[in-house]
Amino acid sequence: MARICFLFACAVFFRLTTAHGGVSNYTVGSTWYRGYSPEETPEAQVGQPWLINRPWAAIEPIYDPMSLAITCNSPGTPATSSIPIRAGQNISAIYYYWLHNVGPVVAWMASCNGPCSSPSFNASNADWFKIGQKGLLSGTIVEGMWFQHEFQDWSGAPNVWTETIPKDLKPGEYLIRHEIIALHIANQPQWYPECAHLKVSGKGKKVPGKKFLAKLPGAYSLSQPEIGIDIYSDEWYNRTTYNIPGPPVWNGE
Ligand SMILES: [Cu+2]
Repeated sequence: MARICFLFACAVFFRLTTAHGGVSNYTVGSTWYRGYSPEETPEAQVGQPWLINRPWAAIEPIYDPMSLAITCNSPGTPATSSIPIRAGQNISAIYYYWLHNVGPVVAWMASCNGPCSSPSFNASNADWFKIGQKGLLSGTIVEGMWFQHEFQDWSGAPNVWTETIPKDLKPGEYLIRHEIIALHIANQPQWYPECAHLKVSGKGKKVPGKKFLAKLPGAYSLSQPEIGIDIYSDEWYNRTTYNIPGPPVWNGE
């Protein structure tokens, strides 16, 4: 299978609807990078020269925010290749038939301080920073519109989530981590994280300051009111604001 193909030629990567899911593909401009597929064998994917995704074995959620699987899912071992991208360019994560409706989505990056495939780089101890997050767009917590609901397309077309690499970010190898947090079950949040390797180019010189950094695991805990949440409770049901936990988004300042 070609590593790169163009938007509609890749419909072959359709993932039929199931109760859970994750990132299927990534696009930068008109270039499409296939992601890891838990529906195909690891042998057909791990170690292949095209693999830009850290492998994730199953579409099931992660329930424990302190689990090492929170970092880059499981097994989350290094990819073989990386997506080339310029600082300031957009990257889109593509999902199919995403079906949960409530909760935020957060895009994170972390410098690999060298090759992301190096055995000495530990993603669970990396300094992660947010490059974008999208939560409750309108209405109330339970009945309103969240981004993870709005971006769904039940015609079978790609569900597209786009973020921008901060334009002054220092070039180098980075992980990008797309995370959907689903909050539809009371007091049992679900995480759906996947990581890909990026090779960022450009002339930027900036890196995020301390207040923008967090560890994964570490950024989330069940004692955070927005995480250990019963959205159906009187306290939350009709609220029209939801603050996404974790550090503020770094926009390159
Ligand atoms: Cu699910």
